[in-house]
Amino acid sequence: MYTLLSGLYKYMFQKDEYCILILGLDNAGKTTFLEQSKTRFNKQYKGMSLSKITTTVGLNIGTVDVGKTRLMFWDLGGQEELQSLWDKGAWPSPPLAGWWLQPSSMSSQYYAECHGVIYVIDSTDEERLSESKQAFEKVVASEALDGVPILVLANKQDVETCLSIPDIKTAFSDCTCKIGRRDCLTQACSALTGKGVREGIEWMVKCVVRNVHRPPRQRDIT
Ligand code: G3D
Repeated sequence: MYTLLSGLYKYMFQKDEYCILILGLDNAGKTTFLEQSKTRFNKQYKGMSLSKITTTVGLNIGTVDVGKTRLMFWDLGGQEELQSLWDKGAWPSPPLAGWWLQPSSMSSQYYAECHGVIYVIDSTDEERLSESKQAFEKVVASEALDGVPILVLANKQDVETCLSIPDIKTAFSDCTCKIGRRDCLTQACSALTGKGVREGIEWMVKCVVRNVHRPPRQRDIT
């Protein structure tokens, strides 16, 4: 009886929540992607003007609901000095305004706790492509992320002179063997116009839901 009632409660009042890290160099478009996603998926959300977004310094957090699934995004800053924190999760105290985590989980590691990774590449920045590849290589080589699905967003595809998907895949080709058997997709995207954003998120939802090795957390529907 208890199982039946708790199952009913869960069905009616809770969502499965998955934590997704948004990584990539500074200026790649991580914050814009997060804002665009919130605007597209959360009907009530009144987003900020996308053209007014400036580079992430610190941490942006946001949730997106896709049906009964909730994605909790952590958009981590991409500056070189912040990249070393991607796999540590040791954020400075006092907590940032709007910090949603309990103090106990503040010392936990982002990689060990996340369900998926979105890696954002600036397709217009050929000069920093190799820097971005090196950062990506560290991400895919991390044991704490074994089996975690990775969505690679080739962002800023609205810019006429941007690198194409085959160009980017070639530049990142020596990371392929480190990707292993996990789900991985390279998606053309423009966080600014929204092109490719819905497809990317929906792909991620499918992958995290079917990954039995990292079960979701339960959150009350608010
Ligand atoms: P970050 O969070 O990864 O640091 P931001 O990056 O989201 O702050 O974006 C950095 C700059 O890139 C911003 O421009 C933003 O408008 C721009 N940008 C983000 N996504 C796209 C995109 O898809 N297309 C184009 N053309 N520009 C994009 P500014 O001028 O504010 O630096």
